[in-house]
Amino acid sequence: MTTPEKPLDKNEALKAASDGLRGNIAQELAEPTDHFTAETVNLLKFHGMYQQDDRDKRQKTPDGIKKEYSLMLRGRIPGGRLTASQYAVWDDLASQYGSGSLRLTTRQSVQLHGVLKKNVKQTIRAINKALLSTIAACGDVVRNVTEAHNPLGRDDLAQLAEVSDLLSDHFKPRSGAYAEIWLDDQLQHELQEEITDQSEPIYGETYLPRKFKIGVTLAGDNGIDLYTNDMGFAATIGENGKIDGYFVFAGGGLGMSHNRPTTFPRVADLLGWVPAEALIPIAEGIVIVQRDHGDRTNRKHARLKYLIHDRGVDWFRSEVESRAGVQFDVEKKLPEWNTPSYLGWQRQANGKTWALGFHTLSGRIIDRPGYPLKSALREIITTYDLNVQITADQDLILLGITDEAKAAIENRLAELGINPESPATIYDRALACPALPTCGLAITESERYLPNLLPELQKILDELNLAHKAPVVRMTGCPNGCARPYSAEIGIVGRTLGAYAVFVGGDPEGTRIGDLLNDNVKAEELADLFRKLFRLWKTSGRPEESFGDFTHRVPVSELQRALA
Ligand code: SRM
Ligand code: SF4
Repeated sequence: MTTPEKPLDKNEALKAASDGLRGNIAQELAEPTDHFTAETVNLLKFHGMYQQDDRDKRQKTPDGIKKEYSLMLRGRIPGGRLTASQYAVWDDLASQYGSGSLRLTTRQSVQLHGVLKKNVKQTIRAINKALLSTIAACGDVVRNVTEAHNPLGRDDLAQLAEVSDLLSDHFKPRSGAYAEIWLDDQLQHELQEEITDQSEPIYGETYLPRKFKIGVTLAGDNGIDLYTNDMGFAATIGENGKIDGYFVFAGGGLGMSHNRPTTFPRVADLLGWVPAEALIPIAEGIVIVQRDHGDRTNRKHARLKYLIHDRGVDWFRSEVESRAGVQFDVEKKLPEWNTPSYLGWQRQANGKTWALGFHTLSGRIIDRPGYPLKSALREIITTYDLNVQITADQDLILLGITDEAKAAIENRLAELGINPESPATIYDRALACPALPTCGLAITESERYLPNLLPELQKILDELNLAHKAPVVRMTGCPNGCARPYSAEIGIVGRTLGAYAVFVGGDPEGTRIGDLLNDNVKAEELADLFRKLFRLWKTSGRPEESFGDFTHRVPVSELQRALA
């Protein structure tokens, strides 16, 4: 809640004075400098980009640290759905203007790293020409909407595309700043983008107190980690096969700071069920309550999860009901969750085509010597004109593959030595955030360390005959939680240089936050810790129990004693 005595965070004045997110972006863009000023960097987030520098290349000079600046651009890609030609545009841009890699994200988007300031406008224009955008991929607004994966092309899941597009468009900033700054007149005309100078009917001039995330799924399918979103919709299907309503969730979010107990990860609360036609009124009601009551004095307390934690879910529910003019049905029973695997080859529901769930470790798509992953994916996707869906687990599902194409793709992948399968069970659902060298907030390695850790963990699982029950492992380079470590069975979170905090006890279906087991484990001691933990799990006498359920059932203090 905003207390009047406390001054507003300085970002609030920046947003208010930005003239609809314009600020000095256009002026600074025209200057022959290699980077933007700090104020402009904050506004650029609303346009879908972060200023970064390669932290491996920082140099100490007598005048301070010399940095090699560039921008990271993030797409607004609801549900991670791309056509073959749209995928090819991201791929081309990564080579032409980026650092040569595509990075699939935990919110079904794509990031390009390493784009120089002088190239950013061309890059954004090319993205928009492909009917894509970067608008509001970052910033204090509704971000990329995630949506359940649909490898089989099922009709019930397919309806979610319309829902996430609707939500994404409804909450897109209305300001003409994006078109005005990045697209020239001809492109605006081609895209039928009107520069409107409209005020923001939902956000107002100071937008939201903080980032806001939405996920959409079918009740029962939690492949997108619904509970970690600020707002989530789990659709139910009526007798006619159409969506007839939604279970509505609010108040999930994962960011925390070490040693600051007022910050914490939190899973969303179930507010209740509403009929299908109430989708937009309810979504808008939730966003507006956060807009008006979220804490604008402290960005570490500004997410919706803190508002709901502080004021209580009953207060929040009735506030939303009165704004939306809709009552939640709190009696309707939520079905059990499960997380279906999409990896590997699967026959699609039409009985004619195939989907290939292509495992990409940490979502990094790059050509390495002897392993031309980026070129191979581009070639296959464009040759067979395949639609793709990026998954919330940083993988890529290739869709609509005919029998002939399947055989040809298998041959071509074998020829190139590319393995589309996950190498072993622990890899199936493992995630890591980018961390070093691009992320300015990283304390430790993450994406670059995961390939060292996973084989060690798999070896222990194999030795103990537990590989078939491999837990969900997620790693991040700081406590912000970008690879969702706290809702995993094992969360490994950057603590100090070369050391990690270890969380255990999340459930495989992502409905629970894990507990802190050890606040400071050196990287080289992680495998040993897990060897001991996996042995305890193995000898616990409950062969059906998952690692997450085991470490949740046994109190942390007991686990700590057993490990000591
Ligand atoms: Fe994130 C900030 C990367 C998903 C919580 N996140 C960042 C930045 C932009 C660092 C920065 O602010 O300078 C990272 C850029 C690193 C780089 O070099 O690329 C970054 N976040 C990512 C991605 C790329 C991780 C990945 O491995 O895929 C994900 C991009 C998603 C997208 O396409 O939109 C990403 N970030 C998440 C998630 C997971 C999710 O949403 O499912 C979370 C936890 C859920 C949540 O929001 O609570 C997450 N990111 C954060 C936070 C902490 C927010 C908080 O409430 O405290 C920050 C820092 C901040 O906002 O101050 C952050
Ligand atoms: Fe950067 Fe931390 Fe997010 Fe990793 S979790 S990408 S280190 S902000």
